Amino acid sequence: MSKETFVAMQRSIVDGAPDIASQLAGQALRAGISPLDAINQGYVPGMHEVGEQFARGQMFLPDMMASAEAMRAAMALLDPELKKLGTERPMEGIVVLGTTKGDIHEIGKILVGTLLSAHGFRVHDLGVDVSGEKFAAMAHEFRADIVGVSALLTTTMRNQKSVIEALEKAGLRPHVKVMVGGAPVTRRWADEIGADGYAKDAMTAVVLARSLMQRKVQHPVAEQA
Ligand code: B1M
Repeated sequence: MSKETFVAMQRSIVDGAPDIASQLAGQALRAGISPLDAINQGYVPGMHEVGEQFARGQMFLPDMMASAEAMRAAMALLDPELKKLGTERPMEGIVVLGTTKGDIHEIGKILVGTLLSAHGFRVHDLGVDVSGEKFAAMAHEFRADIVGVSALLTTTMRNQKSVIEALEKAGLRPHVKVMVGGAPVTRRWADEIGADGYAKDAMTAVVLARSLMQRKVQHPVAEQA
């Protein structure tokens, strides 16, 4: 398996071809390609290309939906393989994850959840279009250590702040770390809204989640204050 395979994976996303995307994912796994390499070097660049074509007006909403379908088809095979990695690890922490209210983008968020699971976190994925109140209620119910909030639209980023406000209102903020991410999100935005951290991609989200857990453990008294 080679660079051509990754290029074919990218193509399958741009073409919105779920059958081909799935077939290539199966081939990659059989050939011993790491599922993460297939995602990061094959399918995700395809999604970026789709975004660029959409922004240039060379692609329309139905095309973008077909591309998302192709990505889902590939993930259906790759996701379980990634998750398997997490089953033999000690539990690192509990994460409540979702996409903000008004936003239905889920592919990146699912990837973040998968990698967190693969690295030992117990992840409760609330799905998309999740209100701040729902994040807070679920953080309470699952005794979350971390709340992870994804946003892909500049118009829904501000709802990440609403999640923090809802956690504050529910009295949970001192006990829960908040991490944010998504294509338009920046570290500066994270600081501005009072999040505890920002991750630019799924692997960085794992590193960040671990460091947030350490901060929780090392400063338990400060956390409760
Ligand atoms: Co939409 N869309 N979309 N879309 N879409 C974008 C985001 C856009 C940038 C495309 C463009 O114009 N170039 C643009 C947003 C512009 C803006 O706000 N600045 C856009 C638009 C405009 C829209 C609609 C408004 C279009 C319309 O209706 N006219 C509409 C909005 C619907 C809504 O949410 N209310 C819409 C709809 C859709 C589809 C439904 C068709 C589909 C989503 C399907 C689905 O998810 N089930 C879709 C898609 C596929 C995209 C693009 C092409 C790809 C997104 C994606 O899956 N990327 C996207 C263009 C782009 O992002 N380049 C685009 C792959 C994924 C692996 O990356 O999601 O960035 P990403 O996740 C990364 C990191 O961001 C990070 O880690 C992930 C993995 O590395 N990350 C986190 C994400 N969440 C994190 C959370 C963390 C940490 C890291 O901690 C908690």
